[in-house]
Parts: sequence; structure tokens; C-alpha cells
Amino acid sequence: RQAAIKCFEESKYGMFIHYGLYSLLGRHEWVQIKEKIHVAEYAKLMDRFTADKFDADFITDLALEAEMKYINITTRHHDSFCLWDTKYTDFKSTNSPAKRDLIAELYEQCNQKGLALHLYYSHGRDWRHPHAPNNDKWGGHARPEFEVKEPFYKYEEEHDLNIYVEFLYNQVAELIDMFPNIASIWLDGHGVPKSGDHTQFKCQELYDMIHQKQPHLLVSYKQGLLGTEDFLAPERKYKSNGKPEKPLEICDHLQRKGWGYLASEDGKHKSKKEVIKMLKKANSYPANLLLNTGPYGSGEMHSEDVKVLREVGEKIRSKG
Ligand code: FUL
Repeated sequence: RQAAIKCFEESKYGMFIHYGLYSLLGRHEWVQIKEKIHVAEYAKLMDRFTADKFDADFITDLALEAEMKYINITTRHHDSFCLWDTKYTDFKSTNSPAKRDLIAELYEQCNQKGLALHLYYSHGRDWRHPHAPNNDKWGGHARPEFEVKEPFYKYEEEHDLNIYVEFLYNQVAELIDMFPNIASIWLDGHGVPKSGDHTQFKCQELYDMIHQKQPHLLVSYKQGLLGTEDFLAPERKYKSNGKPEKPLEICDHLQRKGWGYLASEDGKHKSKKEVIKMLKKANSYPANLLLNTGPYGSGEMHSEDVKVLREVGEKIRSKG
């Protein structure tokens, strides 16, 4: 794993992609919570998910033109919609009109072109699974707050976190079996309490399983949860208090806010100058910069981001 860590540290700059059902609405990847959309209502978006302009060949070419060395994509964000052909739920892109496994497509292109692929997976937060962390124990943002109880969710005695933990364990194992040559499993979600008892989430068992399946595979849990992660990926925190204790990656976005496509941000995305500044700041920390772009609902890459990423790539090349 040491070689994989070194390779990760040397890669400096990667592309983050937030794409899912929320992209169709263009109102933030948290739209389900922000607008209190019930599970069944939200699921209707799946009938409109065609991903007709999601083009893994284009995306990987763009990453290369931008001088990025890797890509990280949301295999499953907090809304629980999966972009691969998982056998553990029907709520997936292969069941939508798209009928495509987008992760498989990106995996193939990344492998062909020598880009590393990292897989984002929402671990602590799930706004669909009946037994995922509920608000009573895990805080206000674990689930959307509804006036009328969400019929999809289990409450109180009926609620069994073990069922959810088993589900996510199976899904992560499945991702590794299907895509053995990925670079990391990148876990996210604050449903797991930072302080207190995480034993019920069996996180260390999950990390061990990942490492057992593929010894080269790195594990990250955002800002860190157990301290046994291979690298940390703090959100938009460029300041250091001395030498970082672990390999670092800072994630930030090309929109001024939000990770999934936000139509209200059109025309306001960050400029070439700003991106170069972010990259310099991160790299001198030292940390990688994982720079996010939110494709439109169709899967097409945002035109402002395409332009800026190419310009930055050109600038990097001109400096040698
Ligand atoms: C956070 C998420 O809640 C955001 O939606 C986004 O995915 C960001 C990278 O991580 O925890």
C-alpha cells in the first residue's frame, strides 16, 4: 500500500464528479433535504434519468487535457441512487431509462488512459434506506425532516442499523469486486458520530475488508473518523497547523457553492486564475486538490468548467 500512497501523493490534482438524480433538478445535491421531498416523490426522478450525454471518453479526455491524474465520482450520494449495476437495490442507473452502468464506463476509460479512479460512497448518510441512521439518534441532517413521518423509513424498535450496515458493507465489497483496479474507496457522511460509539457502524471491519480484498486500495473518510484511514480529504480547508499527519487531499468546487449541478450558479463558476490559486495553495500545503464539477442532468459536462479546466491544463503545460 505504501507505493499506492506515494503515487496518490504525487498525483496532486484530480477531478471530482457529483452526478445523480439531483442533477436533473439543478437545485443542489441536497435538494431532497432542502425541499423536504418524500422518498417516493424523489424516486420519480429515476424515470427521467437518461444520462444521454454522459460520455466517459469525453470526461477522461478532459481530465487529461486539464493535467489531472485521477477522477473521483459519486457512485452513490446521500440520496442512495447508484450509478453502477448493484445487486443490492433497484434504485440504480441500470434500472432507469439510461440502462447504463456509468461507473463501469468510467472505469474502463480510466484504465485505458492511465487515470486513477477513486469511488465516492456515502456511508453515514442515506435518505432512502429504511434502516439508515435516523434523526433521533444521529442528528438533524441524517434524514429529511418531515411533518408527516416518511412511510419508507423504519422508526424506533423497528429500526435496525445492522441491516443498513450490512447493506453498505455488501455494496462496497461489490464495488471492489466489480472494479478491482480502482485507487480508493472514499467514504462520506456525518451520520456516523465523530465522538461516541462508532462500533455499531463497524467501520474498522469495513476498512479491513477493503484492504483484504485489494491491498493496494486506499481508504479515506473525509476529515477522518477512526484515524486509521490512509489519507484525509478535508473540505475546502487549505490551512495547516504544522505538518499534516496523513497524506492529504483538499476537495473544493468549481461552482461557488454546491457540488451537484446548481442552475443558479450558471455564469458564476470559478475562473482559471482562481483555480490556479487553489491548486497552488493546496499543493504547497502539501495536499492534492480534488476539484469538483457537477454535470448537467443529461450528464453533459458543464460548459464553463470544460473551458476553465482546459485553460488551466494549458497553463500547467506551459510552465512545464
Ligand atoms: C459532503 C456532502 O454532504 C456534500 O454533498 C458533498 O458530497 C461533499 C463533498 O461532502 O459531506
